[in-house]
Amino acid sequence: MFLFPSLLLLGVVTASYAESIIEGAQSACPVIACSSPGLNGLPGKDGRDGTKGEKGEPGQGLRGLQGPPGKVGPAGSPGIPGSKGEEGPKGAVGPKGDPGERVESDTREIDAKISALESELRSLKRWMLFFRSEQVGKKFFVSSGRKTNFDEAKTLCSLIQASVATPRNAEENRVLQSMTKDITYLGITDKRIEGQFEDLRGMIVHYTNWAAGEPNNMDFKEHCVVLLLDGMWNDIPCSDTFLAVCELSQ
Ligand SMILES: [Ca+2]
Ligand SMILES: [Ca+2]
Repeated sequence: MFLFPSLLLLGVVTASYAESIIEGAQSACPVIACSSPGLNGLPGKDGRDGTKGEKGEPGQGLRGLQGPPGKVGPAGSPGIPGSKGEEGPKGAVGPKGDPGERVESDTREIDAKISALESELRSLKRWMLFFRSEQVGKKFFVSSGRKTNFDEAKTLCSLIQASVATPRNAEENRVLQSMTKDITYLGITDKRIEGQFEDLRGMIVHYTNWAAGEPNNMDFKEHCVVLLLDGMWNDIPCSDTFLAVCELSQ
């Protein structure tokens, strides 16, 4: 009997307290906020494209291969000619050109060369006539083997700018004698003054090698001189024929 009134009182108090809490709550917060949360809905549609951004920096990856060349573009219209440039530097010397036409000066030069060659050839042919030669000191005796009178001997030697052999000492006389096998004309005469023997330059000769009894100027006609086979000298007529030997000095 005693417990029942206590429980009844507790029930009344609890009910009163609950009602006061509900009323406080209804006056302090909205109805939705205070309700339980709902489930997430489906994603919405894509939005519109945004504005184009600025060009970014070049990437750092490997550079791709160069593509094939493009098609040739249309020809452009001719431009306006530019002004003439400055003269360039002088070029290198080119190869030798073809020979030009002969001018008069060249002709004269060639003719002169031909003339010189012909003269040299004539000299060589003359030299070939003198197949025998001997050297003594700075002098050469050369022989053609031809026999002539005295004037012809002088002419023959002049062809090679030489003179008729004229020994100036015993050595030269010996060499000349050794190379000749015939009586030989010497370049000595007394044509100008009888008895005064001179060389072909008009100089009195100091070396002589007269044979015994010579010069005798036989018949007053002997004005030239020959070298005998024994190396001795004799005066003879200049018209007689003997071996012509010439001499050349270095
Ligand atoms: Ca004489
Ligand atoms: Ca004589």
